[in-house]
Amino acid sequence: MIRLWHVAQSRSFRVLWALEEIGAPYELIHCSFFDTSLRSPEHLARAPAGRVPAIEIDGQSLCESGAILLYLAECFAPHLRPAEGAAHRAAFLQGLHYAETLGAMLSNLTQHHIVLRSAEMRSATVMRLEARRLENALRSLGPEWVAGSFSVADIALGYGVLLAQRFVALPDGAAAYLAQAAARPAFQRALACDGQAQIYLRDFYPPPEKPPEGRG
Ligand SMILES: N[C@@H](CCC(=O)N[C@@H](CS)C(=O)NCC(=O)O)C(=O)O
Repeated sequence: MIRLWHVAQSRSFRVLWALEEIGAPYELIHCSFFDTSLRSPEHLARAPAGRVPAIEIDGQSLCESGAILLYLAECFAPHLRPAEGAAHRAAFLQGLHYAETLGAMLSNLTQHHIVLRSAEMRSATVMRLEARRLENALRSLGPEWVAGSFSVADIALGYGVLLAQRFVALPDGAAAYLAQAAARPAFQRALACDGQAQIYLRDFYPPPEKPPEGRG
């Protein structure tokens, strides 16, 4: 039995998409950042940082999206990851972990544009800097899958690019990569059961304008 604790638009979308690619039956438990459910003792036992994704797979709990993707591929869908020693293994591992390089920038941008509500808590410098860094980090992506054929590394990265377009104009390669990912039927099924948007309510969050010279 597989149970996934999920918040719409969050990193748990990666796992939802992977489950749809795999086709294994699963139970989807919709959670919210706006109540205390992710801080309950039951959830903290599954996910000590009180975050999503969290998953139970036949009694085994996991709560890091990269680890979950790899574990799901190993258990249910070996074609979604190059095996140890295979030709594309290094590129696969690189892609799977590079997704969290994007993830850190996206988290920072999300904090400053959305989570921090009052203007004095936000940093325009961080917003501009992280947007620029994200755009540069996206330049190495696409249009090909990162490890020869589609793999869970593309799920991890594809989700990053999906979010990145809310903060930056995607470079051409990344835009083509996302278009290819979004055309997958499993991606579309995952999107259909993602749930009510609760983090990103706008399509685009532009970096704040730079103040004129001499105004700080
Ligand atoms: N490295 C973790 C990060 C998980 C994570 O940060 N999840 C966010 C949603 S994208 C979360 O649950 N945040 C709630 C909080 O920080 O309280 C992973 O890849 O699964």
